[in-house]
Amino acid sequence: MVTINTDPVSRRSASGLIFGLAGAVAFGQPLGVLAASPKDRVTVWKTPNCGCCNEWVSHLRSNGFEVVTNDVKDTAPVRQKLGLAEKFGSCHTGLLGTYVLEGHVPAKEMRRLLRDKPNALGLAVPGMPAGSPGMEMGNIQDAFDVLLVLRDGSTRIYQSYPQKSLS
Ligand SMILES: [Cu+2]
Repeated sequence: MVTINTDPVSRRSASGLIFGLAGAVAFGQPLGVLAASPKDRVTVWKTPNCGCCNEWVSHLRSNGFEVVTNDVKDTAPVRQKLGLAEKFGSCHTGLLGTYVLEGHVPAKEMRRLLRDKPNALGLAVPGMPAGSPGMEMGNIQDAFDVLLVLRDGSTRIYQSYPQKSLS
């Protein structure tokens, strides 16, 4: 499945281009966020009825990623094939270039990954923390860590997100 420019999200981004451009310059963000290039393509494996997986995919699309989704009965074999230990498991698994993505990883950290190009297997947000992208639950945001998973299976904290009560 390839994103085409007729879906509502793309149209919205197109009409917001001038404002977005000004905003991107003002905040010093890379302009690459406005146009998907091959390195911005994410392949996702998820189960067919996973609502929060779809929400995460929307989060990626609205942050300029092109997303190809694959529905599978079980995501565990995909993790295994990609070399990611099951203990990092969440509800969906993705691939961004050579990097494995597991769970509700924020688009912001994926952009950072593309910039930093660390020698690593990828990023994981184990479990399904409330308040992570695609797991929005009103005012609640649990504390969660985005883990950088190295090829030997060890991890570093790539980014910590604090607990927040937005009320
Ligand atoms: Cu989920």
